[in-house]
Amino acid sequence: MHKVSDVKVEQDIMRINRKIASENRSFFEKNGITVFNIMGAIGSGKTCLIEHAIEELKDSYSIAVIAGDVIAQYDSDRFASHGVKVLPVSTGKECHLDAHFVEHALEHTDVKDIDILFIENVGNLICPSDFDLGEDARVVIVSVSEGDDIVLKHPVIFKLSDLTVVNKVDIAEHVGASAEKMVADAITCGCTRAIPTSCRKGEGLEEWVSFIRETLRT
Ligand SMILES: Nc1nc2c(ncn2[C@@H]2O[C@H](COP(=O)(O)OP(=O)(O)OP(=O)(O)O)[C@@H](O)[C@H]2O)c(=O)[nH]1
Ligand SMILES: [Mg+2]
Repeated sequence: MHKVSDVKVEQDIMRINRKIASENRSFFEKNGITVFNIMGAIGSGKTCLIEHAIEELKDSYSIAVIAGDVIAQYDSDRFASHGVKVLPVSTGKECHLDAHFVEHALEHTDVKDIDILFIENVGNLICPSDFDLGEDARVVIVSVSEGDDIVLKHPVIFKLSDLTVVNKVDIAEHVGASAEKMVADAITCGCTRAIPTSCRKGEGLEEWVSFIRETLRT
């Protein structure tokens, strides 16, 4: 059972997060940076989809990535291999990024030339959605291997996202999941756009990159 003092601490945390997120948003606007908060299930393909977007966009735009994970080194190395600026954020015991992590990651970074910032959040479908980071768009990624009832079991994160990506459709048959159902469920939950993809086989990736292009400030 929650004590009154616990509730107060939680309210304070959320209030402070909103304030820093709003400062982050002003900072991004001022510097012309479009920011994507990439949330989603653990192992669903977040890094893979960001890597694909980097390859498609890096000749036209300057890209940076905040790689948030319990131990950030592994995904950071993958992003760095694409020649983009990478800011690793190891969250330790925290299951999500918050606005302060993002502010801190950018503190000593020259952001002058950055057009696009991808923030890979920690893999889970619960707490990341509570924390505004100052992003322009929220994306939630799930894969068919989580089971095709995963969307309806976590409606909030889908409701609060601008795009749902249902990844790994290449193995849907093998795991007995319906990607079509997952896409439809995301819309039912209140997400305005949902697409099926296979990052491995290249399916649906044009629409993924189109979403990014449509969201850009310029
Ligand atoms: N079959 C299949 N495998 C995929 C696909 N996309 C990613 N994978 C594989 O799924 C695994 C996890 O992919 P990542 O991109 O690391 O997933 P992630 O969401 O970043 O994982 P975490 O950061 O650990 O939460 C890797 O082995 C990928 O090769 C896909 O479309 N189909
Ligand atoms: Mg990853």
